[in-house]
Amino acid sequence: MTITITAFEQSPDGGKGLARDTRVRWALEEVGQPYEVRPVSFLAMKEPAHLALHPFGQIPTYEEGDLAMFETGAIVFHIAECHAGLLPDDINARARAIAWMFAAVNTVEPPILELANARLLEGDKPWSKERLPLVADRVRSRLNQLSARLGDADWLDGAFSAGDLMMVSVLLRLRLSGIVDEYPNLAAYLARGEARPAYKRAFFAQLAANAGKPSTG
Ligand code: GTB
Repeated sequence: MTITITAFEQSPDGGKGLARDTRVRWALEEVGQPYEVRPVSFLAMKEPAHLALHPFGQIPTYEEGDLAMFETGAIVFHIAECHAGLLPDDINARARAIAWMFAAVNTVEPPILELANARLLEGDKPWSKERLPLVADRVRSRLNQLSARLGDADWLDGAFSAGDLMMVSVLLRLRLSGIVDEYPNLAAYLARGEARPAYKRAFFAQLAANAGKPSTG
């Protein structure tokens, strides 16, 4: 059955991996599933046809046969459940890998998004200069904890899993801020994620899809 995902017709970052279709592409590449991409414009995202797939009018979505779904954590979990390679067989190790998926989107991503929004959407506000360091420190608190847990391990819990795929995806959003580089083990963790052949295929597919389209981010 053909898998079709949606992605930005023109990604604000020019397709440099920051939009969330990257993590879905990456998961599909890890498990060796071919997929098609339907580009969607910002306008089309808010129209009924797309809203039927995604109630919040966003990308990415995932369609396969009778199944249509949204929300990257759930999509990556579905891919990991249906195909070998992203979740361990051992029931306890599997539960822990799923916990890391939730931790990525529920505990680590919120302060990172807050920082991105503070920079992009509120940077021109008179109070922004005072608020930014506070928001950045909230990110650092989480990274301190994550860095302590990772220690000198390659991945968060044994072998690479969907938990790492989601955590690396979330941390990549910090790349330009330089904050991850304050934590050498997290910087190395990110680099290990980006070095995976499946990640590279996902990244370059998104980049190629945006080639020649001006970056607006
Ligand atoms: N919780 C949802 C999920 O994980 O699936 C969030 C989905 C989401 O935020 N989608 C964004 C979107 O569709 C694209 S990824 N936004 C359009 C809208 O809401 O109207 C967020 C994103 C977009 C662009 C960059 N960038 O270019 O730097 C980075 C991240």
